[in-house]
Amino acid sequence: MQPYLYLFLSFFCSAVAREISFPPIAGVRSYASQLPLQRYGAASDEDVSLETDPMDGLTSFAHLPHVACFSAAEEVESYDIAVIGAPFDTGTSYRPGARFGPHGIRDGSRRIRPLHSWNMYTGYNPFLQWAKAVDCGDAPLTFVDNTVALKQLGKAHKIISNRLATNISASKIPRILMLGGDHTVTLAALRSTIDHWGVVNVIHFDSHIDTWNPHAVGGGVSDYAAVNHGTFLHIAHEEGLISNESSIHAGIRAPLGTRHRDLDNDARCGFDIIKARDIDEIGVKGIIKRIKDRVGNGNAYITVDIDVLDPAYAPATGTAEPGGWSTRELLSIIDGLSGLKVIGADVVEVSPAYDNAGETTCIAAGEVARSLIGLMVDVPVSASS
Ligand SMILES: *[C@@H]1O[C@H](CO)[C@@H](O)[C@H](O)[C@H]1NC(C)=O
Ligand SMILES: *[C@@H]1O[C@H](CO)[C@@H](O)[C@H](O)[C@H]1NC(C)=O
Ligand SMILES: [Mn+2]
Repeated sequence: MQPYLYLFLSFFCSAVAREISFPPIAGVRSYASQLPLQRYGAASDEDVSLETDPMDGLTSFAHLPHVACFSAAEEVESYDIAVIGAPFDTGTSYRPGARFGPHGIRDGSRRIRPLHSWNMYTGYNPFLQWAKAVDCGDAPLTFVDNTVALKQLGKAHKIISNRLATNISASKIPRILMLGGDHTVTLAALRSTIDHWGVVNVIHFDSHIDTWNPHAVGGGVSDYAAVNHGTFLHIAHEEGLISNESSIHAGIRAPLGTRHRDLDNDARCGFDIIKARDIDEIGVKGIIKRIKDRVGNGNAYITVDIDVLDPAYAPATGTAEPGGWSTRELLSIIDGLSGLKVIGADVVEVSPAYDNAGETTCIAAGEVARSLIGLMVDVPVSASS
């Protein structure tokens, strides 16, 4: 890097660091003390610094500080937004591997640095608003019993959201951004959000509707098998966790069984459908408008199955469907949802074993997660408001 650029960056970052007095981003070190290296010469120890670089440290999401949020300890460092991993993939119908999704997304997020996250489309840095974000690590989930694993995950969610947030004048309840895991994990999240936020409007980005009849998907072999990544939204509806009138799917394109069986049931579960090819007719703006019109002012939970992207942009997923959106389109749509009250979110179905050497899927998923944090801080909302 040219010395003058280095100087400029150091100056710029120290200026930002001075302006922001709260919240502290613990563990994220500022660049303020960096000095330009002596030109051509070996630098002395005082001149070099061990500040944040994309490759350093232990890998948390976006280098956020790790907090043991769901430890048994009564008091842990407070936070407003908690990232949590859900290493679970025994609810999948096709290729497994999403249990390594949290690990993959964190790896894909290594170039995300909170102090360098000013978004040129939204005009703000999601990490330097009112909320303090941390990474809680992964929930310990058993790999031998799905229903027990979902209970473990639900318990972790509840412990995390029951702690008092940092900036209580914005919101007393911390919000959770979950990294999946196959899509079944969203059920555990919704079983927890209802406690603090009531019935939520689900904005579901996916190529599949995921409201399939629990006793049809997988052949209805047992009640145990009925809980899986193609049925969790049906179950969430039956359990009264989600709005039956203002939820919406976006990016749908996977073939259905029959129109009657699948679409009628889907509408009964409360969903409107934006199909993948609708973007060719109404564009990104039209998609944003349809989602906003549907969801309105209510509390929204956004769940992003990475297979909403075309397999060209996200090959590393369990049930890829050709003909999806590009990464740019998806990011434009998500950033365009500013103004909605987003109280929780997840990115799921990232299955790193199928990624390419360029980590295309994991990098995209990390970026989607950063945009979701942007929506969470865009509108502070109090619980049960
Ligand atoms: C807390 O959040 C509110 C927004 O609701 C913001 O105006 C305020 O600056 C935040 N407090 C701190 C100390 O950042
Ligand atoms: C949603 O649920 C309420 C209460 O159970 C019911 O009155 C209403 O008809 C339902 N709406 C739809 C679209 O099914
Ligand atoms: Mn899907």
